Amino acid sequence: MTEKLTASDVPSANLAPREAQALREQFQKLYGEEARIFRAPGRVNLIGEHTDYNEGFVMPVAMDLYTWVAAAPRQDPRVHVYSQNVSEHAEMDLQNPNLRLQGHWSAYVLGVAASLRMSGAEIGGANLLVAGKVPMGAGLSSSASVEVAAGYALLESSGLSRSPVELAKICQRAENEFAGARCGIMDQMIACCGRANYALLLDCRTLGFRLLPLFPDAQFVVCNSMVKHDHAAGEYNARRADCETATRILAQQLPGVRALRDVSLADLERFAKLLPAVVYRRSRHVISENARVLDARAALERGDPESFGRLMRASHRSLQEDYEVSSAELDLLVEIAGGIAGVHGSRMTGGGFGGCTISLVRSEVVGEFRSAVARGYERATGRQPDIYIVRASDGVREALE
Ligand code: GAF
Repeated sequence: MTEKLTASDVPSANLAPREAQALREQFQKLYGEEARIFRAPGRVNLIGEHTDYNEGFVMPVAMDLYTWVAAAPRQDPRVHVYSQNVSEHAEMDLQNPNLRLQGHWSAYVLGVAASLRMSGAEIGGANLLVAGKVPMGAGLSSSASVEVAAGYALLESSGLSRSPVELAKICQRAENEFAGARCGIMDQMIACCGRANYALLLDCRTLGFRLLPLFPDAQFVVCNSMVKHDHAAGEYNARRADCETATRILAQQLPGVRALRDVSLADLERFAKLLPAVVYRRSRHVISENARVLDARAALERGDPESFGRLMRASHRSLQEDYEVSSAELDLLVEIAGGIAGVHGSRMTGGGFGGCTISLVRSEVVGEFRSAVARGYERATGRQPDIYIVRASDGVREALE
C-alpha cells in the first residue's frame, strides 16, 4: 500500500471492500445490473523525464493509487459512462464515434473506446462507472490510469484481450488524438506493465522493459506541491516541438539520427552552433537525462542509493535550468529535502510546472523527512503537502475480492 502521510482530502490509496461494495451498489442504481470491477494504477517516475517522446529511457513505478472502473456489457453498440469524480454522464455510439471530445473529461474513456475500434478491436457496447482515486493535476498520471482502466474494462466486457504493450499504445493514441495531449508512452506503459515491488526500466523506442527491484534500505517518497500551473499543457507541447527542431537540424548532419536518443553529448557539442540556444539546452537535458537513467539502473542494480541520489539531483538541475519545466514550489521542495540528513537525492517528477517531487530517503529517517518537509513547505507557502511513501504496485487488472 502507498502510505498516505498527511491529513488531506486526497482519497485513500486502496479501495477497501466496503468502498468496492459501494461502487457495485452505485453501478446497480445507475444501470440496474451487476458489474465487474477493474483498476489501473497511477505512477511516479524515478528518473528519465521528457525522454519518452525522444525515444529514450524512463524508470517509472506504478503506485497503489488507482482508477477504478465498474463495467458490464450492453446489447447495443453504445458506451455509457458515469464519472464519480465529476458527477456527470457521457455516451457514444461505437458505430458513429463522436471524435470531438477534446477538453472534456470523457475523452479519456470514450476516446479509448474509439481508439480500440480504430486498432481493430471489435469491442461491443458497455456501461461504465469510473472512480478516479489518483490525485488529479499532481503529475501522478491520473489520465493514463483512467485510459488504461477503461480500455481494459471495455476489452474484458467484450471477451477480448490485447497484450499490455498493445493496450498502452491504444491508450496513448486516445490521449494524443482525442484528449489532445501529445504525451509520450511512459504513463500508459507503466499503468499496463507495472509490477509490485519493482521499477520498470523502459526503452521507449523498442518498448522493451526490464523489472528492477527497489533499494532494500531506502524509500522513495513523493511530496505533492499541491500546485499545478495552467500553462503546463502548452509548455509540454512547446518542449516537444523544440526536440523535433533539434532532431531535424541534427539529422541533416548525422545520418541515422531519428530522435534525440540517437545523439551523443559529443555530437551535440560539435553541432551546437547550428541550433538556437534554447533548442541546444533542451537537447542537452534530453541527452544527459538518457545517460542518467542508464547510470541509475546500474546504481539500483549494485544497491548504491547514494549514486542514485546524485543522479536525481543532477536530473532536477537539468530540468530546472536546461529544460525549464520546474516551478518555484518544486524547487523549494527539492531544496528542503536536500537539507535533511539521510536524503540521498530529490527531484521534480512528471511533466513539471507543478505537481510532485520524488526523494530517495534512508528508511530510518522517513518519519523525520516527512515532518521536516511538511513543516518547511507549509511555513514558506502556507500549503500542506501530501506525502506518500511509494509502494510499487501491479499494473492494470480485474479487482477480484
Ligand atoms: C507526462 C507525459 F504524459 C509523459 O509521456 C512524459 O513525457 C512525462 O510527462 C515527462 O517525462 O507525464
